[in-house]
Amino acid sequence: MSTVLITGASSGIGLATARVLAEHKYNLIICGRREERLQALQAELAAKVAVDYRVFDVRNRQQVADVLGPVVANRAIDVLINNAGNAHGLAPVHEGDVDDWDAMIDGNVKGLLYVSKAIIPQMVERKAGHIINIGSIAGKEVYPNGNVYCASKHAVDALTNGMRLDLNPYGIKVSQISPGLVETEFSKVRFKGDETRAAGVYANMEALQAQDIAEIALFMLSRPAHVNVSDVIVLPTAQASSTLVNRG
Ligand code: NDP
Ligand code: 8X3
Repeated sequence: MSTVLITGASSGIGLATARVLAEHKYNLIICGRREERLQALQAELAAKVAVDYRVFDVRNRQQVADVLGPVVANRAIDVLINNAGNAHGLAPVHEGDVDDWDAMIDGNVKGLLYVSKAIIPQMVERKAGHIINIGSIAGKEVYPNGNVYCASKHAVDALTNGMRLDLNPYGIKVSQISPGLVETEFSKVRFKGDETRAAGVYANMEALQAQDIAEIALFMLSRPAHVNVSDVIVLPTAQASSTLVNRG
């Protein structure tokens, strides 16, 4: 069976994707910084498929290379799901925290690139592979105070398209999922642990759940060889755009 490497598998969309793919017999390499969560997920899924985990910070270029280098040397990665990422803060650009900007650009953009750099050459060599980048509605639109997060997701959108062009000669599929509001730990991270503020993001509407995104990833991966679902924008029914949400 295929082996899928998922970044950000310790929570939210990445965690749900690991669970759904394990149900469908994909072997997994689950990645993140919180080792105890990865260990627990490995224990949960190990009876179904082969599950390994790797602990690294996608922002740390050397760590990514040191951890993923031996992985790639020893086994074929059929699918890379570039999911790790977060928003940090929500502020007008003139009030933004530079540490938050660094975290978003370094994680969402440079981190995705570091991981891709470790995995893609092997796919090129084998002339096979599938990359799914987790973009966002924030990569298609810009909303007030979302400035740098939106810029980072616009970068993911551009990188997805760039990868598809560059990897076309090698038969590698490149896809993106661009969700609207998904109820995960995302807003808790964005608001630095403020659970009340985080809950407000999903109040009085039915947000997407991580499982909804996982099922789209499974659909993408289970298409025939000649079909590449290149991008899916998926919103809660209550959400019409980044800024228009029907809360009843
Ligand atoms: P969560 O906060 O629930 O999960 C984020 C995951 O990313 C965690 O597993 C976390 O693992 C990992 N991660 C974050 N930073 C790093 C880092 N520096 N190094 C390694 N791993 C990291 O949020 P979501 O599941 O919602 O987010 C997943 C992706 O989906 C992100 O790219 C996000 O931008 C995108 N997205 C989310 C939407 C939403 O509304 N929730 C909508 C559209 C897109 P750990 O902390 O263990 O390292
Ligand atoms: C996450 C969705 O609208 O909070 O990418 O930016 S949003």
